[in-house]
Amino acid sequence: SWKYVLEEKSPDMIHVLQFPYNGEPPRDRLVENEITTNQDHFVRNHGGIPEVDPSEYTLDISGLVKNPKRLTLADLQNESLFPRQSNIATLQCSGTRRIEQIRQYPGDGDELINAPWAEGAIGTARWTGVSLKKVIKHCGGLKEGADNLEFFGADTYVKKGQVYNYVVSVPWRKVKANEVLLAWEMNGEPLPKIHGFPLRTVVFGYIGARSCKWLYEVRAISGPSQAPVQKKEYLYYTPQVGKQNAMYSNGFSIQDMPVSSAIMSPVDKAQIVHDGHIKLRGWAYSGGGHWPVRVEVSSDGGSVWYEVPDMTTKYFHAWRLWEIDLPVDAEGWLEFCVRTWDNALNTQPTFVRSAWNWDLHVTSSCHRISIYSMN
Ligand code: MTE
Ligand code: MO
Repeated sequence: SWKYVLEEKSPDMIHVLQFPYNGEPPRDRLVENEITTNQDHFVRNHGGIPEVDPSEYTLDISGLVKNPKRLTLADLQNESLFPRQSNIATLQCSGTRRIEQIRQYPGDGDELINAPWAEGAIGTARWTGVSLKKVIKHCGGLKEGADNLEFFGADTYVKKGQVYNYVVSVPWRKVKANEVLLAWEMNGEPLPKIHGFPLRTVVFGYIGARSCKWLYEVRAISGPSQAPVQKKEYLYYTPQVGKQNAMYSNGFSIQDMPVSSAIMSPVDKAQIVHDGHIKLRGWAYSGGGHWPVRVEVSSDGGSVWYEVPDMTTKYFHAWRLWEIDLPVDAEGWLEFCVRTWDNALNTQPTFVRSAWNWDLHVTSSCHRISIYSMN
């Protein structure tokens, strides 16, 4: 069954970890299309890949809801019960570009348990399913005191000798905004096994971790989930925090993905013969309901910036692919970089070290590569 699952992915996926399987696509292919193919979409797993029989599948809506219910896939897909919702949305792992933090201070971060992602732990798909808000309404709404929804994934993972289910939560306000989808389709196809078949949550604008795969229960609770993935992982620490003094209570629980971007072509260390212009391509994305309004690139490490043209379209909940012919006069090794501004005028930290954090999350600093220019 292991091999079968890998057959769902492109053969040239870069395996960031072998087990649990974690992979990202080759970088130039990722920015070819606004919609990432299912075969190329990055995969992030904490543990194994459960096999779920769709005919026996049920979803429990439990906890602090007025009328707890057990729903089948047929119930969820019954359009007289729930209107179907379809959204193009970007999914990004908070570990994207972690390799840059590891390189900055090798051995100082928690890299033993964290996969060394490059720029490809991001992808965009058309997700189809029902809004979780509608399903909660169908169950009579929330009881007094409920303000979070906890998601249970059928996969298990082992940490320090203990076996856990994958469990995370999101606040009710996120659900209420119709930004949490229970999705059974990815780009018009049934969800691939490796992406959570038969049902997953897709939480727009949040870190990928909240988009729970192989979902079998949604529980209404008071306060965020106490499960280890929610409470002890995906925390953002100050630069002073390390292995010796990390306390979960000191970490900030990461939800919204901040604005970030990457140059995907050319590749780092490329040597390019050109006639005064070099073509750059990449992605830009901002979570939390924001969208990129300005992408700027530089060939001198960030002294002089050039703006990517035609940035007027609003890409809501989705990334924006960009390209530019950057004027380049200088010869020799140059530092190319990109930074993006979103519609709230947030932009990216200048250097990796500006935002280093020991759990190595959210490497959103200005992305820098070295290019050898031959004019
Ligand atoms: N859901 C379950 N059940 N188990 C997991 O390991 N990984 C999460 C999230 N949902 C995970 C999960 C993380 S950290 C990310 S970034 C996304 O799934 C990745 O989704 P993908 O593998 O479909 O790209
Ligand atoms: Mo993730």
